[in-house]
Amino acid sequence: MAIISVILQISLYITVTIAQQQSTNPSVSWLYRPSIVYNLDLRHTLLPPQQQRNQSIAVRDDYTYVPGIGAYKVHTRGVPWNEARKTCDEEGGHLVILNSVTEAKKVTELFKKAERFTGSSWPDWVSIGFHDLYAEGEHVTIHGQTLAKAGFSEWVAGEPNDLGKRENCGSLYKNGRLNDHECVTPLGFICELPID
Ligand SMILES: [Ca+2]
Ligand SMILES: [Ca+2]
Repeated sequence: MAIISVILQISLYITVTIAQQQSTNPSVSWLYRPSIVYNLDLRHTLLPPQQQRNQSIAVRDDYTYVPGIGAYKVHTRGVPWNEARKTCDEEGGHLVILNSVTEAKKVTELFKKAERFTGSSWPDWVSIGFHDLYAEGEHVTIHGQTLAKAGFSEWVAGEPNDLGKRENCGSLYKNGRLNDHECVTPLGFICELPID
């Protein structure tokens, strides 16, 4: 019986020693973190679709990045609003949507710096991402929000005037305010790439 008792005590000692090592040895404790590592790896795929798409956009040297706000490109070749819209889409972005006074100021600064507008009927104006093509007088962004909800709705004095009952596309004047213009009028335009 004495021998059995000694064997049991040795077994107990070994068990306790292994348990202590598992709780204090970092290399052993890693074995108990696989679920955490797994979740970190999944973090990207758990983001909303819009943010996943943004992560795949590489930095482009033809766009100006404004940290925390967006990335912008002023196109100086005048084209009708719908052609401008499609060009921005082909670049992975959209006609710029102004979501704040700050963004409107930054975009206007970039507009003013741009030179040599060609083929534009009015170089002091550029097409941006809003219209009232769905319902006259209901100006919405190309993503469907009212301008007030989007965050910027400061118009040039006397605008929108729907001149000739034909002005249904959105533009930005060099003073940083909005206008409605005829969609077929060739204007320069500004594209935006959303950034995180
Ligand atoms: Ca209109
Ligand atoms: Ca107008």
